[in-house]
Amino acid sequence: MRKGVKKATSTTLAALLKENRVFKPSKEFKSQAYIKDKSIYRKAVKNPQAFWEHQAESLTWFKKWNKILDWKLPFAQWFVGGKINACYNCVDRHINSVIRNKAAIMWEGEPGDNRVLTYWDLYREVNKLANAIQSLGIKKGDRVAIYLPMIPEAVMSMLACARIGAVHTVVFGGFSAEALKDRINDAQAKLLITADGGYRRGTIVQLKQAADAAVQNCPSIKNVLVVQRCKNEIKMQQGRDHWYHDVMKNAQSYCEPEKMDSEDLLFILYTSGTTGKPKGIIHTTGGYMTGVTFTSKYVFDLKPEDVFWCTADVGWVTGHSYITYGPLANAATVVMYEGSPDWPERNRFWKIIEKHGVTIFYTAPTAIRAFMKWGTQWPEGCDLSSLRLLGSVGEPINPEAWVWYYEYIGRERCPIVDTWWQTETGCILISPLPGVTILKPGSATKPLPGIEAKVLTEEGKEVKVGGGYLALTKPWPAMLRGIFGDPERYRQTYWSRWGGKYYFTGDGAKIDEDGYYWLLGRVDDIMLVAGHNISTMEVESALVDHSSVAESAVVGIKDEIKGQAIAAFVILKDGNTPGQEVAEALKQHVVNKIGAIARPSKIIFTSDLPKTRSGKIMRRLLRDVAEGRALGDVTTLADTTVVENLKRKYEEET
Ligand code: 6R9
Repeated sequence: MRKGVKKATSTTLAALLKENRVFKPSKEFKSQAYIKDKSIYRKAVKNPQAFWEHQAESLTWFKKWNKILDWKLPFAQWFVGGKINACYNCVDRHINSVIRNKAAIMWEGEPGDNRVLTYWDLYREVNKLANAIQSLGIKKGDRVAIYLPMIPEAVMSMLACARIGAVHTVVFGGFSAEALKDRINDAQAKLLITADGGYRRGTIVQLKQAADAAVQNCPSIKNVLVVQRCKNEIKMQQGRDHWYHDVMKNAQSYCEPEKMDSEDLLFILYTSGTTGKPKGIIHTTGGYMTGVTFTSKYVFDLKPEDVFWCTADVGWVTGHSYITYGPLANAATVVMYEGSPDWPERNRFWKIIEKHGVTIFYTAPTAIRAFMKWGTQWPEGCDLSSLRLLGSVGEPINPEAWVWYYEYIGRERCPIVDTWWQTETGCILISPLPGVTILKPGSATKPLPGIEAKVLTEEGKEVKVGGGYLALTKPWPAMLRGIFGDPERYRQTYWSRWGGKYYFTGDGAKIDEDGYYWLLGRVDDIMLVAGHNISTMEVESALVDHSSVAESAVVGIKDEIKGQAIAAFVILKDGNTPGQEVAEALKQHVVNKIGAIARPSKIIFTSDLPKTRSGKIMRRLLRDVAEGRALGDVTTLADTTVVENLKRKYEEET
């Protein structure tokens, strides 16, 4: 046990899982880090507004604000009266120095094609595109839908919108025509930017075809701009559809960036959460840019010489904040990859790291668990020595996956930042600062400087050590400003607990004696077994800790005696065969790790789990399967056949 960290107590998840390893920043890392001591936390606590004001000053403003924060709960305005442009901050301000010739985006297509755009290239392209979009009738405040594969044009489209003050709404390219239609109609977008197709696992995703089907039922769309990516055959509708390369040919090379109010809308991003109708989360300009610029620099210790790779799709908030706005505002070099991690082989990510000399790698636990399942031979065959920092986002990372990531990807050299945040929070809120924070595998550690979080009981009492609901108790610059067109739903969803005083994250969390936060997933996923609260995440972690398990998803099912019993869906690692014997061993393993109370009553072996397109397990659907109900809304699933097969199999077996 290292100095300064008390041994985890029985109240922590770590102890429940017998996970009490801690990892201190190495001397080498610390000596070069931006933040080497904890004084930044003290400064921020002393005067949070002054702290955020100082962070805002790292951006370029056309006019300074006259008030830092105007807080009329639950509506916040940050840097009131300030004038700023997000595109200007990501591009223009870098082109009067040597950065002009630095790579902004190093892009790799799935088939193996490459493009490198310097900051100057990006500047030129974005200016032209902004003019092109304007020539299609788009003005400040208009909404533009972006439905593209992971190609540089996706980032350029976002920036071009921001440049002229148009509000973008990026729709993940894996979404169906139906999902695209709903989002366009909710946002009342006038322009859609799409592509003929995109590559995924060696085949062409027919984006234009889906876009055509969607737009048929979107009366607000006047024009469709089409990037030629795959040269697959598509239909172009005269008068409505325009080739991207055609409009760019005639576009002027400079477009004056719009002087946006700090509180003018930057984007709408739809989040389904795990239930219900998608919500259009709205983010404004000054506060959002402050949050993402600050966190990109300090959470990732992002230096000018780094090569930063966030593997998320730009269709998710992670792609917005940590591919586009945060890194580019910091003049970073980002890697962008179009395709799948297992194409043409299961080492594609490691090959990309090797090829581009990636120094910072940011991915999701669902990906890490897939890598574990595929085996260590894939990363072992590649030179990963350029890496110096790893990140995780999207779900709680189970300690087993954390340690695997640390050993096999970071080669025991790289700190891991487990970053907790949401579409709604805009930027990372709970995370280590890699030069100072002692890491505990499975914990996102502590709120960042300037952020105040608490674990509360149902009644709003603060939990000092133990479990409860994660709440955010002070406004922060990058927070959502509402739900597009529905202020009442905003209040209801996030501000109706605890007398409307605090922001309700929807996540359960435990806090340990060192003040470390252990995220437990969505509160809807917490089970009540014979009067005990058990999070699905705890049981999943215990299962994945078993050497034969690659991934698992746990749900509570109705039980006459216990209220709820535990059903575990389990994917075994390659080379293991499902059967009664393994099932018994797994049940016993959970008992050993957590206790008899958490013993799963059912183990269901499967080869796949129903996930959202951003990789989050949809336990709601697994509950439907396990309780024999008709499946609920499946429109946000990555692959609907997975859950249908599972349901069939489940019904055959039980
Ligand atoms: C950024 C993003 C938000 C939800 C969030 C929580 C889960 C994200 C996490 C994490 C534990 C982490 N989540 N990061 N849970 N540890 N490091 O994922 O946004 O798609 O809106 O999802 O994801 O449950 O509430 P979004």
